[in-house]
Amino acid sequence: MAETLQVGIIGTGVMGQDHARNFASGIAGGQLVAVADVNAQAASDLAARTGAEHVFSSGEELIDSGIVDAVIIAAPDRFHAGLTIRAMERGLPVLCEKPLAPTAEEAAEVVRRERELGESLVTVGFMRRFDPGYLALKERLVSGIDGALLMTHSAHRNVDAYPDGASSDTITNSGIHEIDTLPWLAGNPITQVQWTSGKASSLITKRLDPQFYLMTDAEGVLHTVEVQVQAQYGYDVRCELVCETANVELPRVPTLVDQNPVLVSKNLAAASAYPADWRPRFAAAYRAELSAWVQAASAKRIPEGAATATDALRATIVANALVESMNNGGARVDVPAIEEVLG
Ligand code: ISE
Repeated sequence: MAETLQVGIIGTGVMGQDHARNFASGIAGGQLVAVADVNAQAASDLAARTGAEHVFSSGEELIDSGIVDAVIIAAPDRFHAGLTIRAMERGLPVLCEKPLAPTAEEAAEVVRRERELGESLVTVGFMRRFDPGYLALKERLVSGIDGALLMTHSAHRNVDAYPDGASSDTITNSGIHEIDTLPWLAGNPITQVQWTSGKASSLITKRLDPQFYLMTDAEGVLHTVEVQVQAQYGYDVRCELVCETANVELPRVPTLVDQNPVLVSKNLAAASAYPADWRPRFAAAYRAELSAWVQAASAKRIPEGAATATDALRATIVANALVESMNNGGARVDVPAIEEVLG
């Protein structure tokens, strides 16, 4: 392996571009050397903008090329599992964007293959685990200073995320963040879920929006989650912990230090800017995640605290249970144990 980790990015959509931009602005110990996309022009353009030397018109070619030490998979969700397995089989550390797969069956295939190969090379990009706000929430919970955790309330609102998706995509592509983050915070797996929705926005016809999830974990902690893909006003992620002696939450007004150094109250109004999507809101988390992954991948490890393939399988199992609840009129669904799914 070269001294600097030679990285290839597969997929030149929003996240492929964001990771490439981060490399271009400097990530210690790592260098972007290759970009792949079925849209060869998009791959060439991104490579030209970010200084990557090699361009491929498929992820498989990049993985098989022998010129990269590690890969970032930022292709559409349905390709994640197949590409991850191919990279693992070549012994390449992977940072796969979330979800590991939209279905538990595909995600389980990755974990089975990982177990057969006997090496854990897969990190899944649940970047909120690197966000200073979520980390501070976790630190407080672990300290026990506020007593036991009783409930959590989350909201996840996008300006206009993937308007072509179906209702189930809201769960597997957007809500999957809360599905990963909440048990990570609480330290307990989700054991039962219930999906519901009420009056739907007229602004989006292809899926029910907003959606609401009630999830119970192994300790009986209730987690309520609202997910909206067409909220219009701004990208807004909220999380509140209800503990025995305190309530602790992420700052209500999103902390974008460059845009919101202060909250201005003037002319009978208070004003602060909202980000248009997740990239500025989680910029620090994405950089921290990438830096930690580059360091860990160089030693063929997974960064401390990051989501493993097994964590990501667990998230997809819960997401699929919510889809089942949605398809069954909002019935309560027990979440199967991971070993049951792995068979
Ligand atoms: C998107 O794919 C992301 O991962 C964002 O973090 C999330 O907020 C958004 O809802 C998803 O569509």
